Amino acid sequence: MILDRSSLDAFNERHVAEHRKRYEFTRSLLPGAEAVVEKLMAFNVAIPSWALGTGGTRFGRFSGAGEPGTLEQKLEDVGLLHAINASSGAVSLHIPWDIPKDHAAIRRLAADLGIGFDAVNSNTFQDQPGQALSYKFGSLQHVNRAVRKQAIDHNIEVVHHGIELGSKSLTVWLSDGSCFPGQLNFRKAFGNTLEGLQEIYAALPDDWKVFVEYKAFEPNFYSMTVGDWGQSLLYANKLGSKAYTLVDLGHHLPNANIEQIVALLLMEGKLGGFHFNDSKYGDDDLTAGSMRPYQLFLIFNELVEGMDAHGMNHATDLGWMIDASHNVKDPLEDLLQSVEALMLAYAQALCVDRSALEAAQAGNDTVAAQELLQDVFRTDLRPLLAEARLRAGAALHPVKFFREADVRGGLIRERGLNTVATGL
Ligand code: LRH
Ligand code: MN
Repeated sequence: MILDRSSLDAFNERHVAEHRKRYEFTRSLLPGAEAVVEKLMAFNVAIPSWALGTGGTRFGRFSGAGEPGTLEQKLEDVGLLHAINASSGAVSLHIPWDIPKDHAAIRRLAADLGIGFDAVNSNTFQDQPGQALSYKFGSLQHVNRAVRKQAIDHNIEVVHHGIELGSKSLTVWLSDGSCFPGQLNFRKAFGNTLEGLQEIYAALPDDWKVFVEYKAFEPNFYSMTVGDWGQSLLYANKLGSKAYTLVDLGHHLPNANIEQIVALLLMEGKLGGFHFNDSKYGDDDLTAGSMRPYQLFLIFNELVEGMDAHGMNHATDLGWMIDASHNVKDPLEDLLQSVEALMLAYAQALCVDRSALEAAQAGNDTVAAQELLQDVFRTDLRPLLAEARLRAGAALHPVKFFREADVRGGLIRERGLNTVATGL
C-alpha cells in the first residue's frame, strides 16, 4: 500500500493553523529552536522487521488484521511509517524470519520506498526446520564444536545477506547461558563464544560493524553468556575496532542506571547502537517512552553530551533501532508512538543548556542541575517535531493521521484479515 499524498496534504491543511501558533510560541521560548528542527529532520530510527505484526507471549498471540505476510509487504509498511513521520527511513532485518529471495528486487523496492537497511540480525536462539544440530544448550558457547561451527556459519551467511542489501552492520544477540547452577563452565562458555565471535568478525567487510547485544536473563534464568554491558564490552574490546556493544533498554536488571552505562560506553568509544523500547518489569518490549519517558530523556541527555564530546554525527554514528513487540496495540501505531517518543527525548536533550549544567555540576549545585533538566523535560517540544515533519512533507500528527486516513483499513482491504507476519 502506497500512501495517498493528497490525503496527507489535506490532513496537514486542517491542522497547520493550530500548529503555527504552537510552533511560534515554542520558538519564542527556545533561542535554538531552528537548529533543533534541522537536527530532528536529519534523525532516523530503524524499524525492526520482526515487529510489523502483532507479537505474543508464551501464553498467547492475538494476531491483528492486514499484517504484512511477506518481506515486500513489510518494506511497504516501513515505507508507510516513513511517509507519515519522515523519521523511519531504515529497516533492520532478522534472518531467517526475513530471508530476501531476490536481493536486487528487495533493494530496488526499498529504494523506491525511500528506506535503507540498518543492522541485520542473526538468530541462533531457535532451531529451524531441518537444522542439523540443536541450539537447546546454546550456540557459540556450546560444548560441541560442530554446534558452534553451525552458528558461526549462520552468522556469516547473515553478513552475506546484509552485504547484498547494502547493510553495514551485524547484530549478534545470543540467548546462550544456563538455567541452573553447575550446568555451565562460565570460563569455557566465554572462551567458546569469543572464539566464535572472532571467526564471525574475521568475515566482516572492512567498513562493517558487529554489535554485541547483552541481556541479563531470558530465555536462560541462571546465567547469560553475554549478560551485561561489562561482558559485552569485554567481548568488543577483545574482538577489535569493528566490534561494539548494543544497548537494548529492556535487557537490564531492575533499577539499572542505563544512562550511566551509555555515558561510559560512549566514553570508551564502544557504544554501537540501541534497541529502543520500554519496560516495567523484564524484557517487556513495550512502546519506547511509555513507562519511563524521563529515563529516555536522561539517556539522550548523556548521548548528546557524549557524542558532542567525541565530535560524533548524531544521525549516522550510532545504530538507532527500535526492538519492540506489540501484544495489544496496532503494530504501526505503536511504532509511530515509539519514534515520536525517541524524537521528543532527542529534542529535549538538544535543548539542555549544557554550559549552565556544567556550571551547576562544577558548583555541586544539585538543585540547579535538576531544575535545568526538568525545565526542559517539562517544556512541550512536540511543536518542534511537528515542524520538522511538516518541512519534510510528512504528517503533523502521525497517529491522528494514521487513524483519520484509515491506513489500517486500507491494509485490510488490500491484504485481507488473515495475513500473519513472521517474527516474535
Ligand atoms: C532479544 C532481542 C534481540 C532480538 C530479539 C528479537 O530479547 O532483544 O535483539 O534478536 O529480541
Ligand atoms: Mn533487542
